[in-house]
Amino acid sequence: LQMESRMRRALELNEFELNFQPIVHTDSGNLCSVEALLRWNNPTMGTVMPDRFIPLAEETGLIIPIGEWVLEEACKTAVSWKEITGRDVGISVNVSPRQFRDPGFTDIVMRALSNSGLAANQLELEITERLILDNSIETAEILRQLDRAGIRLSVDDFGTGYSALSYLKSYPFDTLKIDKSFVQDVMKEPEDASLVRAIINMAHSLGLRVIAEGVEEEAQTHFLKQEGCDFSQGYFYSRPLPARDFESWLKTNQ
Ligand code: G
Ligand code: G
Ligand code: MN
Ligand code: NA
Repeated sequence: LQMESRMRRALELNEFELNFQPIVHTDSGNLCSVEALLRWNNPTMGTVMPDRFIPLAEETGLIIPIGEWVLEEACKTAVSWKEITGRDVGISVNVSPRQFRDPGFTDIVMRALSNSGLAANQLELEITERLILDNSIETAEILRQLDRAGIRLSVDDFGTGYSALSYLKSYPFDTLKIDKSFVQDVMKEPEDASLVRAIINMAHSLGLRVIAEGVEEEAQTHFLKQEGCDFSQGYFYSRPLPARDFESWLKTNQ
């Protein structure tokens, strides 16, 4: 209860912060886009990670205003990078089920784009399998609306849900993000290597691009290159960084 009342005030007290983690082209290691990851800096609790507060934010519905703040902040920040890199840098934002099902969701997304001036195709929304598998007409319709607006859509944590693969055929996704639990052991577990290889091949034959998450070691990058994985993300390239540190990263790593 205490956490809930603290969370209710966190937005006005400006306690939320985004961290940024690069997503790179596997072949070159060059920057492709950036994932925004939410942090909550509370004076009494310290830095609270999303796994500890997103579930409560979902339960209470606070995820809707918090998620709106995330979208606004992520889009604005992505636009600000153009001065550093001289080109557009895409941003990926995580969307939770309750937020996605809010009737105002598409309007909130469109407003974040127009307020920031970010082009729709520079925004990617990461959606988990858990949400997609509800199989509702509403989910399908919202995904189509976002797709028609030019926004990119990715399946986050791919492989950890129930994986009713049929949704890949009927929904307008652009990207699969292979969950880090598979990527982490590709050099140790032949089964994980086989799964990653199979996911890459399946995704490509469906016209989807693939991001490997949780890349921590150089050997994994060689494996992923060899298997034709389009993009990579993980501590090997960079941890999620606060805005200022990420700007420094950008200046030396674009
Ligand atoms: O860095 P990491 O601990 O940030 O993220 C943990 C989990 O929290 C991930 O599953 C991620 O998708 C989720 N997450 C991070 N930021 C956000 C956010 O802004 N909104 C939502 N809904 N989930 C987020
Ligand atoms: O949204 P998603 O569930 O994909 O969230 C990504 C999570 O993975 C975040 O908590 C982020 O901090 C974390 N992460 C990013 N790169 C790595 C990595 O290389 N190793 C591990 N263990 N976690 C990572
Ligand atoms: Mn994600
Ligand atoms: Na993930």
